[in-house]
Amino acid sequence: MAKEIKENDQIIERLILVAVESEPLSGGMTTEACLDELAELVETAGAETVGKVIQKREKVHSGHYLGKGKIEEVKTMVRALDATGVVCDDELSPAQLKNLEEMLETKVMDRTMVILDIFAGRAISNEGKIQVELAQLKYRLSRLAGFGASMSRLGGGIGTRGPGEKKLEVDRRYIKERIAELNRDLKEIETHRELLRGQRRKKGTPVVSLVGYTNAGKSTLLNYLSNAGVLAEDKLFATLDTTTRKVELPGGSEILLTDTVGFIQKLPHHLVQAFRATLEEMKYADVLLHVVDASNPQRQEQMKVVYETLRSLGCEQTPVITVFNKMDREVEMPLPLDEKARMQVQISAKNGVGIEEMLSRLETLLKSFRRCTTALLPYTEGRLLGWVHGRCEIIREEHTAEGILLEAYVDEEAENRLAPFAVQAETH
Ligand SMILES: Nc1nc2c(ncn2[C@@H]2O[C@H](COP(=O)(O)OP(=O)(O)OP(=O)(O)O)[C@@H](O)[C@H]2O)c(=O)[nH]1
Ligand SMILES: [Mg+2]
Repeated sequence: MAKEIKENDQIIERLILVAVESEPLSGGMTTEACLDELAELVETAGAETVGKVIQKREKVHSGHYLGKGKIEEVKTMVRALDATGVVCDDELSPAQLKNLEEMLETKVMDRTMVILDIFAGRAISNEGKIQVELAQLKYRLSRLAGFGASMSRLGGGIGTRGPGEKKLEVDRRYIKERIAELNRDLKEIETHRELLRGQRRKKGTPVVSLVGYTNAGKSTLLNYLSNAGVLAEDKLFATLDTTTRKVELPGGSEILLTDTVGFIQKLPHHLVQAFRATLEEMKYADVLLHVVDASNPQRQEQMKVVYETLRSLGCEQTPVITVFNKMDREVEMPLPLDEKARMQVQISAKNGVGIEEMLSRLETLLKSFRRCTTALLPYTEGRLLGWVHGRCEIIREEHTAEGILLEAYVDEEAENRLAPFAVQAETH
């Protein structure tokens, strides 16, 4: 096309980021690291960071987040730097948001709005879009109280994307109706997903999930292993949808490898709720590959956030292999010892170093979970034989005078059904 398409008519937002640092730090990331991460989020959302302010305070001001003096300072900064808005690192209450906007005389956002905005811009699948809209509407509904009748936030940019176009006409009832509708759609998708899960289970192929902090390299690893063509880029939350690919392990067995949304500290509550179905996929994994960006100075804090998120999803029992990725970069040694993991490996998803070994060790671990059974099935048990074929991996099958001698990897149900015919395995 000859016509030049302007990327966007909107002016790029110039934002000042603010955070409150209260002592003692809660053991996680430093406030500076949090603000750096917020700056990355802002950039991913298409805006620019023009200033950062940290206020040391015993706790966040319940009425207007920052103290009065600091607000004056930020207000002066807004004018001096020609900023178009302010972003707070914590989720603000409706009252805090309203008061701050009035006192600063500029648009105020919080971390949640930025993350929701990124998600809105990135959701591709039907399910992803529904989940994001649901999270945004619930967030908006919870804020409606503070704004009375008017919910409009004029101008473009962060906080206005996604279903936001309709926001001017939006009222509480509409939001509630829409939420109910979206919930119904999601239910339908979940039923379908459950069906697929059942089919997968039947085949007995182990499911391995990639988990990890956003930008750790999960999609890059999946692409390396399967040419999946999943979007991998140096942006936070590059992936929102779940992709599953079949991957062959060095010994010839197969797994289903799943890549999904990454974690981040202070992941908005509404988003976790909306994405619960996607995230819960991890619950059905036999093993989690926890991908860590070993070159990131905050790697240990990021690992902690991942474990906390896994716990909140009820996945703390699933065996974990910790995969220290990006080892081709400059990496501070020694690597942290991850006591929760079954093993830890070092790889580079970019150049492939260490991946073969990671797969062999994964294969060994998966094999150790499976039990092997030998059974002698009479020729009259044709139906059971067919069922075992559909469900289990057969290692040996011999037609003998007494029946079919079968050696197979079994799960609990298969083991139970084969129990009446079990025989001692011959030792070769
Ligand atoms: N140097 C180097 N860069 C890597 C490696 N693995 C991934 N990257 C880069 O890290 C960035 C993030 O990679 P992704 O694969 O998108 O990360 P992700 O974990 O899927 O991120 P989200 O989808 O946002 O959760 C990309 O720019 C990759 O090229 C690696 O082994 N070495
Ligand atoms: Mg990804």
